Amino acid sequence: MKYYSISLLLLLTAHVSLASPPEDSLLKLWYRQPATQWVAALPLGNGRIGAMVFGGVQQERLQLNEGYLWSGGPRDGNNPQARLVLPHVRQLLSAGKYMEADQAARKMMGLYSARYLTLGSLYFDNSINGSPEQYRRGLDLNKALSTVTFTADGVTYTREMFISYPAQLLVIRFRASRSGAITFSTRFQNPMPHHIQAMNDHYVVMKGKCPAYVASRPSEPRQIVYAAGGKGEGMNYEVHLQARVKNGTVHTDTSGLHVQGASEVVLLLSVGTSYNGPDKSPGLEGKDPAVEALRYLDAARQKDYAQLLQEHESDYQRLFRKVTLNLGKDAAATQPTDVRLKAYTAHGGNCDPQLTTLLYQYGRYLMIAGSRKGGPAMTLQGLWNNEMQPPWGSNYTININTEMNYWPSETANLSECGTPLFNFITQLARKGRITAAVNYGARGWTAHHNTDIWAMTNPAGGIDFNDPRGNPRWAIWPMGGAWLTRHLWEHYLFTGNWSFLADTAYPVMRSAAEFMLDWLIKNDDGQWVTSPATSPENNFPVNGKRVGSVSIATTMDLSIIRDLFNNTVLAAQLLNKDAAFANRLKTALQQLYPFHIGQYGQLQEWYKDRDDPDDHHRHLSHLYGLFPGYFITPRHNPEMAAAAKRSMLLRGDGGTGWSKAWKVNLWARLEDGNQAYTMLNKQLFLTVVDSTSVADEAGGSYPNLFDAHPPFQIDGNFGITSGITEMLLQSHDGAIYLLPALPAAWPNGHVKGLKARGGFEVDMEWANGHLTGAVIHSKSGGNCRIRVQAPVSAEGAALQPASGNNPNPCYFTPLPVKTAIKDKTKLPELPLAKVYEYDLVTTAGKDYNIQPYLP
Ligand code: FUC
Repeated sequence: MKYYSISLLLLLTAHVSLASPPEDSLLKLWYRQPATQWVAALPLGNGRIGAMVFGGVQQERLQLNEGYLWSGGPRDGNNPQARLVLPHVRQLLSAGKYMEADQAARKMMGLYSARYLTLGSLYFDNSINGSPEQYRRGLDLNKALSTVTFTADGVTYTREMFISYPAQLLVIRFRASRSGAITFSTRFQNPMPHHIQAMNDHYVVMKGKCPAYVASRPSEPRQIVYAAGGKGEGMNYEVHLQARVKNGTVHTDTSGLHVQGASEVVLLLSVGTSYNGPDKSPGLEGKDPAVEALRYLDAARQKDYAQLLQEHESDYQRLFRKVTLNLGKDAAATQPTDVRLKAYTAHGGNCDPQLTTLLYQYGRYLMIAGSRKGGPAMTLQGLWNNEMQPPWGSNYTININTEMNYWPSETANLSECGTPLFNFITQLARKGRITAAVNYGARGWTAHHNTDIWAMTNPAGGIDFNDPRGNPRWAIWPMGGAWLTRHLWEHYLFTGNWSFLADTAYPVMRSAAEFMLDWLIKNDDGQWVTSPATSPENNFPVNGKRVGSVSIATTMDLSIIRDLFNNTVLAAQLLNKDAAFANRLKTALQQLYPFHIGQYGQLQEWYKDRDDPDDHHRHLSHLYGLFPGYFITPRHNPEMAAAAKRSMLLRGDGGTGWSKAWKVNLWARLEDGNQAYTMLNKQLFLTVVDSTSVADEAGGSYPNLFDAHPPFQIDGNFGITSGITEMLLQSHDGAIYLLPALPAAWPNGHVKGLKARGGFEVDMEWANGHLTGAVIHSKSGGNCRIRVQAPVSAEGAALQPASGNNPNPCYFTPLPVKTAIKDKTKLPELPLAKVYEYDLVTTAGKDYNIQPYLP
């Protein structure tokens, strides 16, 4: 037996820790022309205020958002009739009368969600002599700083913009190389009624009010409704804009600010809304938006631009720098982003590996810009929306999209960015108790597939309870709340934060489980099933046509319930409480209708084996147990994993942006790095489509690397960042698995700072497709079980082979899963690499060097 020589060893470990500089100069999106489309503009944000920077020369446009700016106010969308209709729907379903059940279930719905709104745009009408040269606009991901530069008539103009989280301000600086060259007027354009007030010669305020109601469809006659006389229901808001002008003059009027002949101008923009939580009418019981906006301007009074920038950068970099990734680069990496994206598409991928790194880090950037403590959870478009009637209301769609937004928050080491989601789940749990009681006569809490800033939890219907447009295919699904609870549980697993588990996560999980106990009913065989049950937005064949919506015990329903019960039992055990309740959950788990592997060797999506092998629907709901869940793993239940693989093969490689991103994660969990990479490539092409499409060949990326559903939907960005992380590191299956799904396309690389459950941080380096070194940072101590594809040693000494269950409380083996298999011979091959597992007892605060071990 022989170890690497000490010097080579030192070199390797030194390389792992030094190879990735904290700043990667290539982490920029940049362009040689201003944005002419919204999806080419560059996003800035601090988790509450958002802006899209267009970078025009004569006319600069910043499209603005504020995360709490939604239509309407709290409404009671719960429907007492649902409870009366429910037994009838259940009877029809058990008699196999699916289409009749679909009709009856339409009476169970409530009101549609509110819409997330644009705050309009702030324009700068510049007076610039000469034509621009050397134009460049960009977004530096290392600094969360947007820059526009060009030269005209011998003068170099520079604009810098950032949105500071600590200062809660949008900060803009205009500079020119020649004194007196800056002249502009500002102008607000806002689709909502508003007016501008000049406060003094360098300070203007735009005041407006949001609609009391925005219809779910633009075709509705009562499309956008404002409270009469500007009073009453509807959010009030103010945008405050102050200028600090060096040299030159400034004055204001009711159109805006007017700057003449300055050499430097710094502008501070603050936004206040009357949002006062999900229970208070923002029009009648709201906060004073002026007070909200002024607070931040007052706090910034003594701070100059350099201080504001410095505070912003250090706040941002504390988070962003936690992870560095290097997958190699080629000459393409120095080109503008849109040029690269086009070239990538033309090559069919397999070039410009740094573009993947950029996309990866862009997802992390968008998380930091889009989700911070004090702000709301990210919508379908994160924080960025240019419309009064955005696609799907830019609401929270919780049958995949909101969850996907937060898939990478723990794994890509941005745990604290999950806080807005955790708060939101707590609000939903409170409101969802009422829905559970009113709609179903059940205890605990539930939420359906849509929600909004008012934390609605009822099934989404139409404008009133008789509006027939709500469709059971998406609306009848009381599983959204339960799915969300796994984010609370995962936060505990990744951080080991005990008080979070006890005070925040567990009560919400327990209450969601309580609802499910009441929601489950027994089928004729004495098994627990859900009824009515849907597989989000998909249909099943009825008399040969795929038209069925409501059914019994879909695999997704059972997967979510299994996951929830499993996690709640574990949490109760860890907290040493509620033993009787946990036993009820365990018993129910044993009596759940089993998972079925159907006639094609597929993981059955529907109650009976009626899955259509030609179904290429974008939702992959029945594969929840593989990802984001973890009760299907190739190492622990290979038959279910193989069946999941068959389902993946039947669904095919098509889909919308988020669907393809989900597939990256699913293939990574099947340890098939090459197929995960294929799916990644299928998402990384320049799309020109901005109308809604669910076609197989949909998806893609816009010039600003926003994910295309199409249209723009941010979930795909986060899904991709999550998927890349899953290809490099997994920790859901009892061990930390280093490089579980490395594709041939990334033979060499290194990554730093990925997060594993149990509070471990992992740095890795690999060459020719093999791990060459790793460092595990133990933040909370405890057993670290390592899984690798070739033997390793730690600190130059042999490691203890793993045995038994991992004693680390953040690792566990899921409770056993019952599966019925029709025909084992139909299962596809599931080739797996040979793996080695070791146990390393770690001390909190210590680092452990892992090296290849050569016997
Ligand atoms: C669900 C999906 C759609 C889209 C929408 C916001 O309805 O099926 O593809 O993502 O949410």
